[in-house]
Amino acid sequence: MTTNSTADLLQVLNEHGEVVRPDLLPDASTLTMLYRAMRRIRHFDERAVVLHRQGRMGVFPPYGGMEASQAGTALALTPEDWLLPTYRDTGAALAYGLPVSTTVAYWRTSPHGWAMPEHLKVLPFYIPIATQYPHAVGCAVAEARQGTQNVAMAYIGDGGSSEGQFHEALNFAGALNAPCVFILQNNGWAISVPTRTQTRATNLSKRADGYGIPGVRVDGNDIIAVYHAASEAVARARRSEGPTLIETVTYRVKPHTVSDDPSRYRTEDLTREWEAKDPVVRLAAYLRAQKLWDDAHEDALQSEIVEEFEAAVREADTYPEPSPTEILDHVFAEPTPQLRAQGEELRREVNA
Ligand SMILES: Cc1ncc(C[n+]2csc(CCOP(=O)(O)OP(=O)(O)O)c2C)c(N)n1
Ligand SMILES: [Mg+2]
Repeated sequence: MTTNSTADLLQVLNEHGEVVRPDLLPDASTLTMLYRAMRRIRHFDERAVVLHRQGRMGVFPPYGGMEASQAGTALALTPEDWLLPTYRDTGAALAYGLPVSTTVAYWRTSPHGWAMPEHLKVLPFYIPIATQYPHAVGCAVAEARQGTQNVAMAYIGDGGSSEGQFHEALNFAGALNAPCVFILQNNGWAISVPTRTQTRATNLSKRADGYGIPGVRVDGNDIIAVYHAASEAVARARRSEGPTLIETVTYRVKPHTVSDDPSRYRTEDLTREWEAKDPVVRLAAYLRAQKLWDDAHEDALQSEIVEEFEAAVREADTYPEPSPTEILDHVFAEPTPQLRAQGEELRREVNA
C-alpha cells in the first residue's frame, strides 16, 4: 500500500474518463490549451531521456506521467508571478515560459542555462531539497510589501515535505499572510524510499491544518482538477487571503533520474496501474470523444512541438563548452577569498 490512493481527491475528469464535477469543467479553448501544454512538456521529457542516452544531455530527472501536476499548476500563473521549481519540475518551468533552449542548456550543465531570462521570475531548479519553500515566502512577502498582486508558487515532493524547511515555510507564510501557493507533488517516492516509510501521515494536504492555512488534495493526473485548484489558490493569494497548500496525488512512473534503476527497490506492478491513469492519454480521450480533437489536430501539434524542440537544441548546440573553472565564476558577485583560492587550485590542476 502507498499513501497515494485516489480516495478523497478533487477530481473533474476521473481515471475512467468520466466527468464527475461538470460544474468545474472549463470551456473548450481552456481544455485544448491544457492538453497542448501537457503534450509539449511530455515531448521535452521523452527527448531529454533520448539525448542523455546519446551523450547530449546531462543527468536528467524525468517527470513523464506528472505533466498534469506540473502544467496544471504553472499555467495558473503569469510571468509577473514567481515560480520556484525543483529538479523534477522542468515541465512546470516550461509551461510557465522558460525557453526550451535555456532548459536544454541547464540540463547540459552549460552556463547559458544557469541565468534565467530577465523577463521571467523563475528561479533556477532547486537541487537541495526544501530550500525553495522559505525562499518562496520571501518572494511572496516582498511582492505584498511592494503592493503588487503577484504571487509565488513553489514546488516540493513528498520527500521534501518531511524536511524542516517545509514546515517552517508553511508556518511563516501563514503568520505573514504571504501570497504563496505551495505545490506538494506526492509521487509516492523519494528516490528509493516510499512515502509510507518516511511518514505515517496518509494525507499530506492535512499538514496545512497545523499552520492555519487551507490544504487541498487533488488528483494530480487530472489536469482539469489541478488547474482549477491552482487557479483558485492563485486568486485567493491575489486577493490577499494568504497561502494555500495543494497536494497533487500522482506517481513517479519513471526512474528518479536517468541514472537510477528502480528495479533494484520496487516491483513495477503499481507502476503499470499508474501508467493506466496517464494524464495526457486521459484528456486526449475526453477531447476526442467531445469532438474537440482529432488526428489532424494531433499531427499539427506534434510538428509544432518537434520543430520548437529541434530549433532549441540547435541553438543550445552553439553554446560553447564551459571550462571546468567556470563553475566558480557565478557563485557570488564578488568571489570570497576561499573561492578565489579554490579557483586558482582548480586552474593549476586543469593546466597540469
Ligand atoms: C537537503 C537535501 N537532502 C538530500 C538530498 C538528496 N536527495 C535528492 S532527491 C531526494 C528525494 C526527494 O524526494 P521527493 O521530495 O519526493 O521528490 P521527487 O524526487 O520524488 O520529485 C533526496 C533525498 C538533497 N538533494 N538535498
Ligand atoms: Mg517524491
